[in-house]
Amino acid sequence: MTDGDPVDEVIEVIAQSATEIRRGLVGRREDADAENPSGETQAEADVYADELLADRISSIDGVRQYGSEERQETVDCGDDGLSVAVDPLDGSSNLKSNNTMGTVFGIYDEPLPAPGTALVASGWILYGPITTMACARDGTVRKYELAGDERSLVDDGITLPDDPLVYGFGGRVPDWSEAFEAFTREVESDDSLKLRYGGAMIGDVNQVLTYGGIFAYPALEDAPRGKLRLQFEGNPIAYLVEAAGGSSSDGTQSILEVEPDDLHDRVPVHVGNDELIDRLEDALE
Ligand code: AHM
Ligand code: MG
Repeated sequence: MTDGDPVDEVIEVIAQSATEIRRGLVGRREDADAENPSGETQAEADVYADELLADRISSIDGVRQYGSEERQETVDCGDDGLSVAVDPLDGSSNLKSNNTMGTVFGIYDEPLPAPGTALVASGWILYGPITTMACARDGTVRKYELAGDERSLVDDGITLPDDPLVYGFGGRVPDWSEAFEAFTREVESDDSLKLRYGGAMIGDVNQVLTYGGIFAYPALEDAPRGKLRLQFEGNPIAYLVEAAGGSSSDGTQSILEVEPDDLHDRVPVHVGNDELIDRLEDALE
């Protein structure tokens, strides 16, 4: 039941769509012969998930805009109210090898592009061995298991474990800055931490939420804003990790403080336990 609250309704619609998105992956693993606005080749499943979510979300009362990593412009949904930004299939290059992927969403109370401070809720679906949803709202993070139309709460009030265990950093090592590489060597030499990297941000960040640690897709030599997109990826995961008691950083400040210029802006992403993000910011100074 959503009691007519549009934020709850958006979350419910995304949860219900996840089963269909997952089912729709079969037979849609090939490239779609098109590029998204970031210049990346789309998979057929990217297009399918985007169209399904655009259709469902834009018909919710109280939604003003739908924006997606997979489309250039936002969709005007005809109402005042919320703006919903999604990465319909995060990590879709994992389709080929049949590895983990996700769906990411941010619900903003301002028109897109909006800063992370305008988020009222965010979350992700993880298509792992089972389908789960992590959702942050009003400072609380909850985890659900999804099966068909059923959403079962399995964890309420999730916080990052105090003792971090995992780290995973994206991008090619030769493309990292010297400062980021030096930070990585320090992390690698800490024998309480181990490497976990799967090439889908949601899979990797979900491990950080579960075990504690740090995930990063940093600035690269030829891409000073990194790879991940602020509206659809950086802000939603930063909001959730911060609600779980962790920190986020673009290298100098919380990702939620970054002012967007464009819907498809990129941002260097670092999220995890406070202590590791503090050390990272010191290292990048
Ligand atoms: P996508 O949303 O188009 O799939 O791209 C984002 C993904 C992230 O999930 C992941 O962290 C990163 O791209 C991996 O990039 P790369 O393949 O360059 O290592
Ligand atoms: Mg993505």
